Amino acid sequence: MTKKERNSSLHKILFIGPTGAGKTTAITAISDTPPITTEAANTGADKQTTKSTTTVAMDYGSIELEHDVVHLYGIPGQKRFRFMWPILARGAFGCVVLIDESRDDPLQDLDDYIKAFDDLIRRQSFVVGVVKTPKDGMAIEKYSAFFANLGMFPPIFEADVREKADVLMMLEILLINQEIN
Ligand SMILES: Nc1nc2c(ncn2[C@@H]2O[C@H](COP(=O)(O)OP(=O)(O)OP(=O)(O)O)[C@@H](O)[C@H]2O)c(=O)[nH]1
Ligand SMILES: [Mg+2]
Repeated sequence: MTKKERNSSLHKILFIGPTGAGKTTAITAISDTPPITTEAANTGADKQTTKSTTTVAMDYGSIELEHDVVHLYGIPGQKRFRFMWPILARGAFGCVVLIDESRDDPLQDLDDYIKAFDDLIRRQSFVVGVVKTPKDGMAIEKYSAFFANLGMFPPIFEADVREKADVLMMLEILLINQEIN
C-alpha cells in the first residue's frame, strides 16, 4: 500500500463476522447519522439465527472522532452474499471481528472469517469482539489461545454491541493501535 493510499484508507473500518454477530447493531449503535442498511427478510438459509432480517449487501455509518470522520462498513455475514466481501474490504484499513459465542462452532466461524479477510487480518490491524458470552471471561482465553497459535496477539473483548460504549471502546483501541503501528 502506498503512503497516499494508506492515508486515504486510514478511516475506513470494516465490521466482519457471521450472521447475527451484531455488525448492523454495532454500526447502528455508534453512527452519528442513521446508518444506511440493506436489511431484507431472513429466509432461514442460516439455521443458527432466528432474527427476522439479515443484511444482503452492506451497512454504512460514520462517526467523527477527534475531528476525523471514520467510515464504518458492515459486511453481510451470510456466506451466500460473500461476493460482496472483497468489494467492501477494498481500501479498509482495519476491522472489527465480531464472534457470536452462542453459535454452534464460534471458533470455526472465526477461522472462516479471518481466512476470508486474510489481507486485512495479516496487517494485524483488527480487534475482536465476542458477543453473547456467559460473561465468565473464558471466551477471551479461548480466542487469545487461538490467535497465539497464529502468532497474533490482537485486543479481544467481551462486548455487548447494543451498547454504544462497548463498540466505541473497540473502535478507539483499533485506531490507537493503528497510530502506533
Ligand atoms: N442477547 C444478546 N443479544 C445481542 C448481543 N449483541 C447483539 N445482540 C442481538 O443480536 C442480533 C444481531 O443482529 P444483527 O446486528 O442484524 O447481526 P449482523 O451481524 O448484522 O447479521 P447479518 O447482517 O445477518 O450478517 C440483534 O438482534 C442484537 O440485538 C448480546 O450481547 N446479547
Ligand atoms: Mg447485518
